[in-house]
Amino acid sequence: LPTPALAEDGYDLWLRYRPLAAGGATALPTGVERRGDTPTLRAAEAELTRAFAAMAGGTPARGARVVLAGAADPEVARLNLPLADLGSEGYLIRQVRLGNAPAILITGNSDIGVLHGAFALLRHVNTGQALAGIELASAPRIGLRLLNHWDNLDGSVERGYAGESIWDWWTLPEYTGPRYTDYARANAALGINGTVLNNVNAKADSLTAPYLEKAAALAAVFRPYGIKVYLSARFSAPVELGGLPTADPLDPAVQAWWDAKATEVYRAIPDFGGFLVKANSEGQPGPRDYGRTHADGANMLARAVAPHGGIVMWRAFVYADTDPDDRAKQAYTEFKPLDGQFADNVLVQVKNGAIDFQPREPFHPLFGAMPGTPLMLELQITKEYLGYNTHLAYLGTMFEEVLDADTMLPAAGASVARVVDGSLDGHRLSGIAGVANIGADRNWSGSTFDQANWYAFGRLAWDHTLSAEAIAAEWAAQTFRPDPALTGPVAAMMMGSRQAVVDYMTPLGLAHLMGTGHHHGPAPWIADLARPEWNPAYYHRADRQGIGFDRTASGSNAVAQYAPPLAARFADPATTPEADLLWFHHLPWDHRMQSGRTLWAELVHDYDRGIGSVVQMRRQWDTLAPLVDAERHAETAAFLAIQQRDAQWWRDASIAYWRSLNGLPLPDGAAAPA
Ligand code: GCW
Repeated sequence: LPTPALAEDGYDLWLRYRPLAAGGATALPTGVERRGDTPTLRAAEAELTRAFAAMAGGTPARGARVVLAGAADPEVARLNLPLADLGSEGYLIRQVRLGNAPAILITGNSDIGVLHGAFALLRHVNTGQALAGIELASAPRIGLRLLNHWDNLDGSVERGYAGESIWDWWTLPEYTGPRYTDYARANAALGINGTVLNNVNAKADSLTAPYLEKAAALAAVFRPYGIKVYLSARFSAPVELGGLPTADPLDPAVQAWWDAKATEVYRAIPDFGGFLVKANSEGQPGPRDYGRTHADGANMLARAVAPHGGIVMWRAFVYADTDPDDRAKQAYTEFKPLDGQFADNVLVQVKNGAIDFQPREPFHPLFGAMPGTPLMLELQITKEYLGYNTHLAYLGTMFEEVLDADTMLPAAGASVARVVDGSLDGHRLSGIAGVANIGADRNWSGSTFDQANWYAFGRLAWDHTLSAEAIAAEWAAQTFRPDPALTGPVAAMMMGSRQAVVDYMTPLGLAHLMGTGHHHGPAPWIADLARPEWNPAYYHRADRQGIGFDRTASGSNAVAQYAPPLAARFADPATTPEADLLWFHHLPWDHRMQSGRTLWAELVHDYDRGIGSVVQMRRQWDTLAPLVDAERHAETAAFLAIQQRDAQWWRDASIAYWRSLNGLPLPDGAAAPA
């Protein structure tokens, strides 16, 4: 393989087309033939042409030509290919004879399917696989695969660690520079098919005519790539924009206002996707302000967009002071009784865990508990609680963990993935959302390795049966080079990285011990904020005798929100997975763990293991210097040094604080604070 260039800024993401090793380049296709003249097919052709030229690096190509053709092409139709299972977005790639000459055919039931196929072919080549004999077919398992941007209209990004928003509201709609197209290319390569442009903590302004025009300009850029635009809607907009005295969802004037607003939105953006709503949570307005339910609110908006084919994604992240005994119970308490009451163009969007995007949480008990409602899974790609952009934490394993979790509702084998893809309960709508980690930084995500989390989200959204490990390796191949000497070690670093963060921040099921407000760094000692659940002390409940949150019948009984066999398992410390132990139980410091250590010694052991993993990642990364360009190598090396410093900080601060409560000495062999 060619020696790495010195400077690479990471802008190309997984669309990094570089000269292939000699043998690979000579087998590239001789050309691209496009059958049909649509913006989407033109985009597919442009992508392939650009990639092959760059990959060939001046070497003449000798392979067959690539043909881009939809299923309706008469010659393709005669081939009787198995296209039925591809749906409207899937693709099929085969070596065939077309026009009496060999060809690599990329086809699908729609132009978008063909475009997805073009990106799949490039992934195939870019991960070092041969074109000869290529045979690929794939269709998405989940219908709505969306990014959620928490981008504000002033250019800031809530929980964003990659600079300002990439949406330049100031120069839109007139200026739609190349970056928006590159955003669409990167997402289409993964099969992401929608994007919510603005923060769920929404300002009503995003629904005014000038902003709709700006959103329409973005929609026009994204359309050829199969990506629809959605907006977060502020529930009180009829008051703020319409001058109505109320936003009560059962008030006919309120319904009429939203009906008219929807008509206006669809006039600006005919294929607008729909609304995402955060209501009655963290101070956001909602139907409960008027004594109505979440279903009343969602259905009112659903009626407004239904005539236009739109949907409503109603978030279940309701964080108010209504469940004072345990914040983790609130969403289930409010939403479970509403199952079956939502309109058929509503999805309820549920975070992976019951509290809030912690390094590890058990899966949210709403999954499986609302069979009459399509539930969307909301994952956080941006690392609000996992060390921002400077800690290397690959979230593929975390996403996989929740997708694979068995809800056991109604019986074993009912994974969260099967709830979410709609197959378990036969839902027409299905969806998954990732809170984006994208910003205006040149490398999009604030660090090279954070790009992998965007990538893993997209790949799993398309096919949740892919393994996090395979995704890590294919990402590394495209991001750096398709060389097993690199992809193996990089994937190994990535696979252990999220557990490392769990270990040095919140081991054994602890949660929410981060500095309040900004959520970076340890602050388990904070206990004096006005609302109990604002305090880390609320979550760990440590004292002289023990530590952990009792969610069994003797405590908040949150375990009862799970299927009976799981509830029974989680009710007993002996059968609770140790990774979730202190999430469900308050236990004495001398509780005996499976390792034979006391709980106290095990905690210290885990903190140290976390630091050890970071040290190991640094060593591993150092050995890869000859295989990575100097610029990106240096960035990751520097960030890993920050991570080690922060891990030590977490460990030392946490241990010092626990010791101030339990009065215990450091376990045998444990190091004194650094
Ligand atoms: O994770 C918390 C964040 C808030 C966020 C909220 C939510 C958009 O700390 O910043 O607000 O969740 O998901 O609504």
